[in-house]
Amino acid sequence: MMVAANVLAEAPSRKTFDVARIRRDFPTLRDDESFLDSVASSLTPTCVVDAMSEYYNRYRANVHRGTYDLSLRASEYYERGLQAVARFIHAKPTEIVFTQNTTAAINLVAQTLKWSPGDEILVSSIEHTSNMLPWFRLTYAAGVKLRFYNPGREGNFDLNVLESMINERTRLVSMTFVSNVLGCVVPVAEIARICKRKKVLFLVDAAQAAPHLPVDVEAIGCDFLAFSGHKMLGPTGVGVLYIREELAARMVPAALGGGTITTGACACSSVDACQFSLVTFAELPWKWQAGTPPIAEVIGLGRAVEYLEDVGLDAVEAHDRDLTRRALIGLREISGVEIFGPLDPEAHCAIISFNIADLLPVDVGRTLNERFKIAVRAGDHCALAYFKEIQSDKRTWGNVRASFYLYNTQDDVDRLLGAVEKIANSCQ
Ligand code: ALA
Repeated sequence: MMVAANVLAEAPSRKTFDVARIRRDFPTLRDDESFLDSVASSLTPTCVVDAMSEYYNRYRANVHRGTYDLSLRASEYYERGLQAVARFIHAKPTEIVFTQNTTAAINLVAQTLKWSPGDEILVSSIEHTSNMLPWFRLTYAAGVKLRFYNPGREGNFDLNVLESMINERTRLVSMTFVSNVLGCVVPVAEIARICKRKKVLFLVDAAQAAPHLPVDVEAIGCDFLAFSGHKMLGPTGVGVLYIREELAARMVPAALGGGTITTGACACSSVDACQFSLVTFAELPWKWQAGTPPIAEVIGLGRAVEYLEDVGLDAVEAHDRDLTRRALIGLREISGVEIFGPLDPEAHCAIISFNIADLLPVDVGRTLNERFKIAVRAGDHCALAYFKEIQSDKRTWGNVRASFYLYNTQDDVDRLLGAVEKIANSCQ
C-alpha cells in the first residue's frame, strides 16, 4: 500500500535519526518480522543488557549498605541510574522512588494517602485498569467514591466538563498522559493547573508517555507521576514514582523497611519503649525505598535513559509520529476497517487501534502473527471502562492495537497495511 509523500514531511530533529543503525542495537529484531507491540513492552538494546550483566559479573553487591569496594561501586552505578531517571523527567533525585512498575507506583500512592469516607477520586474512562483498581479498592476499604470523566470514543478531553466534576470532596485526580488503547495525548498540564486551582492532588500515569514524548514534571505541575522501565528500553521489574518533594517529605510511606529510617538516631530507650512517633525517617528519597532496591534494573534503566538521550526524545517522538501517521492514513483507506481514537493523525502518539469488519480482534491478531509475521496486541488492553462504554457485545469486545517505536520502519507499517488489506478483502 502506498502512502502519499507529503504525509512524511521531514521533522527537523529527525535529520540525524538513523533507524538502520538503531536496529543493529536490538538483536531481537528480524527484517522478515514486524514487532508492533512496544507499548505492551519494548525491546531492549544490547547496551542495557550489557550494563546489567556487568553489574552481575563484576560488582555484584548491595547498595548503600557496605563499606567495601564492590558495594561502593554498585552504589555509584545505582546513583548514576537514579540521576539519569531524575534528569529524564526534570525531577530532583530526591523525588524519585523505584517501584516494580507503574501499577506498583500507583498502588503505593493509593495506600499511602490518608482517606476519609466521602472523599472523591476522579479518573477518566479511558484509563488502564492499573489506574482504576487501586482507587476502586478504596471504595470499600475507605468509603471513597470513584468518579469517571468520559472523554468519548475518540478520547477528546473537554476541560470545562472535567473541571465541573471536581468539587469540594474531590481529593485526587488521576489520569493517563497517553492512552494505551487510543494513543491520544491527554492535556495533563492543563489538568494540573485546574487541580492546583482547586487544591486537588494530581497523579499522571505516564507509562505510555515516558517512552515516546519528552516528559517534564516541572512543566506539567503534577504531584505524582508514574512510569515503567520495560516500556522504554529498560528491563522488566523496575518502575518509577515521582513524588513532588514537599509531599514526599511530609507523607509517611505505606511501605517501610530497611533503609527508610535512621536507626542510629533512634530516641527510644529500649525496644519495648519504641514508639512510631519517635522514628526519624531517612532523607529523601531513601525514606521511600524500603528494602534492597532493584539494583541491576535501576542500572539498566539508567542506561536506557542515556540511550534515549543520545538518540533524542524529540527525534523519537517525530519518528513515532511519522509511522503512526502513515499507518493511520493507510488504514483509513481500507474498506471495512474501523479506527478507534482521534481521526487526526497528529493527535496520536505511537498507537493505532482498529477492528476489521466483524472479525474478532484476537482472530485478527493471530492471523497477523501466523500469516504475516506481525506482532500486535489484540483484546481489551486492560481498558475495561472504555470498551464497556462503547461496545455492548462482550463477545467482540476490544480491538487490535499496533504500536511503533524508534526501531520500527516504514516497511513495518507497509507490511501491516498490506496484511490488513488482505484480511479485510477476504471478508467481502
Ligand atoms: N499496559 C500494557 C499494554 O497496554 C501491558 O499493553
